[in-house]
This record gives sequence, structure tokens and C-alpha cells, in this order.
Amino acid sequence: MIKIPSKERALDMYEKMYLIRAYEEEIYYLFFEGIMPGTIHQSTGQEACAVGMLYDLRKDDYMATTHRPAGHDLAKGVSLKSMMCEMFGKAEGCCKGKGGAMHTGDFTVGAMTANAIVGGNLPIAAGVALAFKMQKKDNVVVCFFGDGATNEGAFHEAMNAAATWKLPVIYACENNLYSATTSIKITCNMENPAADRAAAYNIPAEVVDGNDVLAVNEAARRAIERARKGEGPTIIELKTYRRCGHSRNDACGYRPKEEEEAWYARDPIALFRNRILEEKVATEAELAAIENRITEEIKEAVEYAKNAPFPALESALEDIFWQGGND
Ligand SMILES: Cc1ncc(C[n+]2csc(CCOP(=O)(O)OP(=O)(O)O)c2C)c(N)n1
Ligand SMILES: [Mg+2]
Repeated sequence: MIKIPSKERALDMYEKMYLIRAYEEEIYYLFFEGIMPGTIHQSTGQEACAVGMLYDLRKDDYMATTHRPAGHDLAKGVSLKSMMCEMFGKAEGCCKGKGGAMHTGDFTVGAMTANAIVGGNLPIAAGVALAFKMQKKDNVVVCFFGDGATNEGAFHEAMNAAATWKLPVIYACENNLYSATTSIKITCNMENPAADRAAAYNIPAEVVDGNDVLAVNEAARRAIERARKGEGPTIIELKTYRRCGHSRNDACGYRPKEEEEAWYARDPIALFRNRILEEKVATEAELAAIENRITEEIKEAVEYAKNAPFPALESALEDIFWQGGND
């Protein structure tokens, strides 16, 4: 078991995971109240992957995500208020209210707007990493994708390019055992669909407990260091599980109850909370204070977003086509 880092770092990681969980739960209720437009694909249960992978990135490093982006965005530093405004389609949303739940992001904090095409973000992340390399910068890219994405052609093209050109990109596969409602067991003949394929491209790979934030973080730090030193890509396969359906209205009837129970007993937030308490890193009161503060912040963000203005009608065609400039 990996040693708990400093108290400050442990509590900060806990806070980030708690924020993601509380945000996703709030969105779930708001969506089913019928006051939030669009659809939702949530990452509840996968918080340790987001926080562990992104905790040691710099603001000017990039993160590429896909159709389940909220946790990744919050962990990369997209503001809660701008995420919430985006959910309500408001002008102050991180995509000015035009992206919605599946396309959140904020380039000013290195969170590339989410790509809904399964596997579509993998070659784009390689492209960003190539740009960093050509500009002789030491920035890195962390690219999240699911187990299902490993069966897409784009996965193989991206791995080949990243390996051949030694690109500073870390590919983080969140293997939650299902792609939408289909078990990985019936679409792939491998135990580790991302890591086992790494050898084909001569990319180093690790298989990690994706519900242990410290284990994820250690693997991420090793990979980030390699990438910054110009040693090329790493594939990290994170074993994890959704605590929610694939998208709205999915009651998960396709998942065996025993499987759900076994994974729910290893909830990433409860696991880390228990360790913090058992090892006396912080008290119950200190953790409760963090949780209460986050609950308040979420309430405030919801009220703010509900009352915020919609985008002006005249702005409907803005930000769709390139409007000039060199940045
Ligand atoms: C190219 C493409 N095919 C199909 C879909 C529909 N779709 C959206 S999410 C998803 C499942 C993806 O599974 P996985 O990569 O394991 O990610 P997870 O949903 O488990 O996070 C599918 C099939 C899509 N968005 N893009
Ligand atoms: Mg999956």
C-alpha cells in the first residue's frame, strides 16, 4: 500500500474527489427534476482516476477527455460555477452554454473540450503532444478513454504515432468493464484491453487499481516524468467501476448484482476517507468541514447558474467557425 502523502496533499486530493462526487450527484437530481436540458454521462465511482492522474499536472499541461468529462474537468481546474452554468445552457458556462454536459472543458486551464466520439480524442491528444514536442516545450498531455475505445481503429493509429514519435502523452484507460451496456468480455479477448496491447507498439504500460487515488497518482507521476524527459508515451490502465448507469435512464440491468456489490464495497472516496481516519492524518471533524464546504459551494453554484442569463440570440453563430487570430 502506498504511504499517505502530506496531510495537505491528502486532504486536497480528498476534497477534489468529494467535489466531483457531490457535483455528479447534484447534476443527477437536477436532470431528473427536468430543469436541465440535454443528457448526462456521469463518472460517479471513477473519481480516483481523475484526481490521481491529473493532480500533478501543471495548468499549462493539457487533458483530453471524452463523453464522461465532468470529473476530469473539475480535477483539471475548470471552475465549478462555469461547469454548472454550462449544464443550464447559460452564457457564463465554460462553453458559453453551447456545449452542454458532453462537451465541457476550458482551454485556459488546459482542459480540452470533451470529444463525444469514442476514441476520437486519442489521435487529437497525440497531435497536441506533437505540437508541444515541435515547440520544444516540456508540457505533457493526459488523455482519458474507456475500455470500449481500445477496440476502435483510432486507438491503434494514436498508439502507433505516439510511440514512433516518442510523444509526451499519457494514455489513461478507465477500464470500467463496460462500454455503454456491453461487457468488455464479449468484445475483447484480453484481460487488460489497453495495457496488453501496449507491447504491440513498444509502449510501457501499467495496470493500476483505479479506485486507489494514491496508486493512480504514483503511476501518473512516473509517466509524467518520462514524458517530460522526452522518453515518450505511457499507457496506464485503471481498473474501476461506474456507480451510475451509462447515461440517463440506465438502471444497469445488464450488470450482475454480486459484481456491483463487490465494486461498491471498494468505493474510491470511502476507501481514501477510511485511510485518512485510520492513519490519523485528519479527524472526522476536519473531513466533515471539507464536505460541508463543498455542499455549500455546490448549492451556491446551482443558484447562480439558475439565475444567470442565457446567451444572447445574436451570439448563436459565434464560436462555431474560426474567427481569426493566431492563438
Ligand atoms: C465512434 C462512436 N461509436 C459509438 C458511440 C456511442 N457510445 C457513446 S459512449 C459508448 C461506450 C464507450 O465505452 P467506453 O469506451 O468503455 O467508455 P465508458 O462509457 O465506459 O466510460 C458508446 C458506444 C460513440 N459516441 N462514438
Ligand atoms: Mg467502459
